[in-house]
Amino acid sequence: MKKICVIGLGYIGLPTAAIFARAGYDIVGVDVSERVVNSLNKGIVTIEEAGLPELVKEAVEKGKLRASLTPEEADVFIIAVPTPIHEDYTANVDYVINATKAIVPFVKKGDVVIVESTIPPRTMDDVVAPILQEAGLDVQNDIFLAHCPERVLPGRILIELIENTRIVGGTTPVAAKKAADVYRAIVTGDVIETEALTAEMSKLMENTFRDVNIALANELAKISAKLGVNAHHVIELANKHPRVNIHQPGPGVGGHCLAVDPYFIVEKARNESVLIKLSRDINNSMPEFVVEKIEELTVQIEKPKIAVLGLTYKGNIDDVRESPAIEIYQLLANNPRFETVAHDPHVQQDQVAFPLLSLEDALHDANVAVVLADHNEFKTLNSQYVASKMKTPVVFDTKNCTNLDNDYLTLYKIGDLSGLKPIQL
Ligand code: SAJ
Repeated sequence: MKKICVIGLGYIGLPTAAIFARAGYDIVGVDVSERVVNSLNKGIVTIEEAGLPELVKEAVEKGKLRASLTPEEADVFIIAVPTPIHEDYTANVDYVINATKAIVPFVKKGDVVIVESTIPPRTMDDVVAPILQEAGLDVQNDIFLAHCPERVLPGRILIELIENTRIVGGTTPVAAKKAADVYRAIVTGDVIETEALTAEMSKLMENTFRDVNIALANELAKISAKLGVNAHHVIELANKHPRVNIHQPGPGVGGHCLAVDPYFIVEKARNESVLIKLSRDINNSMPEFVVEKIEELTVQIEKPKIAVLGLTYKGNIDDVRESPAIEIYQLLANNPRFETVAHDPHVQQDQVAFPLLSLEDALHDANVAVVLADHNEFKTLNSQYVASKMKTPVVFDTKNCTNLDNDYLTLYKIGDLSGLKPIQL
């Protein structure tokens, strides 16, 4: 086994391709975007991920990694394309279908075909396998088809791709073994073989577990605001129990994983997925909760200026997909009562449809600064500096990440809102 064809050069496909290239495999990465293909062939990476630019540059220079718009013959095919969600919250598996169809002419007897994209339960058996089967490939005997869900955390992808346990679900036991062996070449964690449906469900339940637990924390934040208790202290103390791990409340749950994957389960077992659906609703309600609190704070100000600090779905990344911060910005910007400005040191102007300001310009004469991402830059914000720029120095930290000093400004946190008072001019 020498050559691997990776379809989809995004947040998962590209690092995966680069790691296999470093391990000595010949990699051709395939993407539908000419921009991505051209940059990669120059050794340039178009996404922000720690260590990735250096790794890709080296692999391209050594001739181990190159990009193409079309697939090629290979020993292993890895499909790592997005599975977005339709407006009705059902999964859009079109990219997986298209990628599978695209590799059909190049797959030969003995090849391993792996889907890493997150997919609804039964997609391998009901969607992917039939496409290959209908093209004349015997998925029971001739090729080895498996689902190996990616499980890496953005920001730690290169470490987690190697160290995390991998679950490999084969459409047959032999396929599971063959696909698992592919990963054993690069993974230091365990590589566990199972069947496709179990792999699909385990991946979805990992993110659902987190989403449900965050919903519990967000509900606690709302309850705490009502009862006059500090949710951050409550969580800290409850988590001293050896079997309790309440997650952190925030402005909502974003990203293309936690905010999406639970719906893939709901779609297939609607009546049974009551808690999973309710948790999604609770997390989806957080942007409005944040905006309501900003309204309460600024009720006595004529045209309050709100500085939105952070637009990504979490800290220290450049990803604004499904970001609750973007939703909060839009809710504020669509309300003519507010003057809304935004700053994010990790986001480029072409990623968003509204102007991005420097920190200084965003804070200038602002009435409220609302922190929506736990970027390192915000953890180290200087209280005197922030207070000196703002008209009324009030910071609403929805990520409980700042280390600001109440002597210079008024600081509210998402889990500690009981003392919230309208700003007096
Ligand atoms: N969040 C909270 N409170 C918390 C933890 C997270 O509000 O206590 C929010 C974050 O701010 C963010 C969202 O949840 O908006 C998701 O962030 P995350 O760091 O939990 O996860 P992702 O979406 O970046 O990556 C997840 C990971 N899954 C798990 O940790 C179970 C990752 O390992 C998966 O590979 C990834 O989903 C994926 O691709 O499925």
